[in-house]
Amino acid sequence: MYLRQLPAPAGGLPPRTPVASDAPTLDLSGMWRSRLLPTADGPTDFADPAFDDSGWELQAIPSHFGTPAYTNAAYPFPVDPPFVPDENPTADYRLTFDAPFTGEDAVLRFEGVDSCARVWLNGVELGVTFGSRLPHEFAVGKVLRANGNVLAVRVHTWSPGSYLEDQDMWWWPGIFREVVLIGRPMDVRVRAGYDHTTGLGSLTVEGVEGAEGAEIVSGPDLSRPVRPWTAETPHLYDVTVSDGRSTATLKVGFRTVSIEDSVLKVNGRRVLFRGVNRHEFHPDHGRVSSEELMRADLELMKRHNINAIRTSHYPPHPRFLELCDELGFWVIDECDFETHGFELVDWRGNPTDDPAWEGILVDRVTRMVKRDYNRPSVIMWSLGNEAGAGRNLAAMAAAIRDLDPTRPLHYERDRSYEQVDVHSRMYASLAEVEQIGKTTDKPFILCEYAHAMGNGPGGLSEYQELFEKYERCQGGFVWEWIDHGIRVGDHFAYGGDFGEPLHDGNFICDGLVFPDRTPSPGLIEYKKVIEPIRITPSGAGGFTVRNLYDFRSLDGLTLRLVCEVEGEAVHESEMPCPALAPGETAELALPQVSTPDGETWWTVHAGDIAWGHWQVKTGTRTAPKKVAKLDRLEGILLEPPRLDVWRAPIDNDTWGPKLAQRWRDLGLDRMRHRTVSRTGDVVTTRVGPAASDLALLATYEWSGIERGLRLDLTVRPEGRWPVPLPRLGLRFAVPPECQEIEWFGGGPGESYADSRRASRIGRYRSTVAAMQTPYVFPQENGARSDVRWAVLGDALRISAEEPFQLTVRPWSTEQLDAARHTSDLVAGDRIWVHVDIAQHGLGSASCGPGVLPEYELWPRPARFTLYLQALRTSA
Ligand code: IPT
Repeated sequence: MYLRQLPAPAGGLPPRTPVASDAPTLDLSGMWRSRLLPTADGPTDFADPAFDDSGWELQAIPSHFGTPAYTNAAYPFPVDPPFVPDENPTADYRLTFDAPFTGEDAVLRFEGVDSCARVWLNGVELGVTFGSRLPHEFAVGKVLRANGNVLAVRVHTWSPGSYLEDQDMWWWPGIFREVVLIGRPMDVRVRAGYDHTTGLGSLTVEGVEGAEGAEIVSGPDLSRPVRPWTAETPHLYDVTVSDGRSTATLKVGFRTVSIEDSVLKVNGRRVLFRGVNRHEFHPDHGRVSSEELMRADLELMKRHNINAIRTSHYPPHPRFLELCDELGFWVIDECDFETHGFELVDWRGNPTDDPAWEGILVDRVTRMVKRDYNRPSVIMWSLGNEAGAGRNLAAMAAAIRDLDPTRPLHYERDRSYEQVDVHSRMYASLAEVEQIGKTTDKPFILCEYAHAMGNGPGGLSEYQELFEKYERCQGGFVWEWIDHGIRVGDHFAYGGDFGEPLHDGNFICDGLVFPDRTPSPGLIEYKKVIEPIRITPSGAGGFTVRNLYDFRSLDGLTLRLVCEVEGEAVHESEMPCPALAPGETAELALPQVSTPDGETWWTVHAGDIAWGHWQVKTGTRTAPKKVAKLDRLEGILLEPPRLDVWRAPIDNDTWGPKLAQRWRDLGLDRMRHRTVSRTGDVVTTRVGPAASDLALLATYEWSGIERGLRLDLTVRPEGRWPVPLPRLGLRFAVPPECQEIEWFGGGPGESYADSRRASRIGRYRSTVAAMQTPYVFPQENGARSDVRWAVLGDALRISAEEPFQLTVRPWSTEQLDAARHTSDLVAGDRIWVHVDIAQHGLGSASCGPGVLPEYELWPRPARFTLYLQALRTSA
């Protein structure tokens, strides 16, 4: 029985390289009849065309069935390969259809069924599929008829194939990609190379055995130079081919991938990956893709300067790669293969190293390579992810090289890299990256880095500097593109929300975009860090523009120059960007602008791609006039300013080395304040946690200023602190009417010590509600850095002697800390305001390095002067 054997597909056709030809096809997507069974061994009488399915539900295909369940590495069933539990939710499907064509060559193609399918047509069993994200085809010519065909499919949640599909994502079965009937399948492999020394393209086509005669009917004139394909210049040519029975017009990109002097090159030039790992995900449809969704993802990536995708951790919907060809992305196409859960049993029985699984693994890479062979965007094959090391990797690599010697191979988890062409690591520290950059004899990539879980990642720019410094450090792929939160009512659910007994919580939400694809602050920061045009001030009062693209000229771009004084634009002009070739730099002059007094900044934008921003004059801020102390803030300060060190831990505090637990163990979330002395307007307090003698001595000195109060705060730590502080600042509360916020400082979005490249000094207006970042798991968010002053509603003006970090929320830190889903957060009767001297950085410790030393917030003596002034004269 197929559920008790190794997961070898049975009964199907050998894999091919599909091309869309003029042969007829029928997409069988639509409403199918279905029923759910709790186990795998229900009766198969439903395969009989005469079976009465009128009592079954109607179900849209493609889709998932059953209840999603999330584990990262752990198998949610006993590690007992190839067996799976008797409890095995199974869906039976039936579709009755007429075929507009019949004929001996007809095939039935499944683009993706998770985790396996047993298939019948008109009562005849066709076979079984294994390889959820890989195509499977069956010859149906002998059973297909014009009218009243009955397709019956049984799909299991668990199968022996599940052992090979332990990716960090929802376990969620179903026929989640299209099922198509094809009249005359065409199998043509195209090889289109580019010789950068001559500018000439080369083109060969290779037909499938039996229809050997595949030939080019028409295509570009190859005696003349072609426009090569690159991710930055995705030129495609129409090439029409025929195999004697059918004709197909293919989109062909001419490009050659090579490794020279341990550097990965395309068309003779080093490429730098500004990448992301992309899973297929939609908050309502799981891994069911649509053309609009795929295109939307790619367009969003383009707008954020992303140029590379690792299809973590399986071949994506085939249409996705065609869109990558069209829009221009470097793609690492990864096989549907991960056995991470064997790590938890010390890799005993890992299929990667068991000869019995060799043929099955070779079948998987063969299906991938054949399916995606014709895609110019695919410049590397990856054997899989997190499957340990073992002898079968060699067989997989050999099989790929045999089919396709034109693309390098990638696999990260065999640290000998013997079978592959690139050196790859995940979550390596800066020191490791630098060391590898200096010593490796292969091109080096970070196939995963900068774990984008919750608020973060911090420290992106330090990696980018290394990628630009070492020729062999060819960039990386942020983990990952999207939070896999599933929409439930008014919030997004994560692991454990579906009753899973074993789960990994919100570790499934670690993307640069929220589940609904709203960019997170992490994506905005990434866009800035990887911008392919660099604009910096130059000594002579002008600026420098540098083209960091690998292939594209800056010809045709417009520079927009803006000068702002105290956040008000005093000059705006445009100029054409010099037509710089890749790697070139130009020095440009700034226009002569006479500016009024005040803090002055220039911003130069290159289209929507990049910007530079620098200060040319500091402001002179006059401290508010001292007056006799009168409390003008009654009714405005609902809670007076008080020293505060706690933040609702971010995922990077909570996961990994669990800094948040050390904070809680120490009691930083429950500090007690004791008044030590009070002399006139000077109050000294000792702020410390129960059960500890560690403390911060805080002295508040109050004095009167026009319409308000001046507070001079001094902080002195006592004792030897074993951990950095989450934050150091003041918090107070104002009335809920203070919804409108205006500030002069960093913005428009949130920023933190090690994630503030995307923050620009300016004057911004927002609202308390809009200043909250809805991380799927609630946590510290929303801070604006380098703030000079802020106005809350029409009530209060905040300023200080030094720039500060400002956070405003309609709930308290304690409420944020207690919340588990965004829907737990309900606006209260006051707005909480944090004015911080500093906050601990973000880092990437949920999976990877923590906060860099320069962004840690160790307790230290501090001084801070705050001014609070009423705006309403009546107050
Ligand atoms: C790494 C996995 O490859 C990826 O799928 C994801 O789980 C990521 O971690 C964390 O979100 S593996 C890890 C052990 C480095």
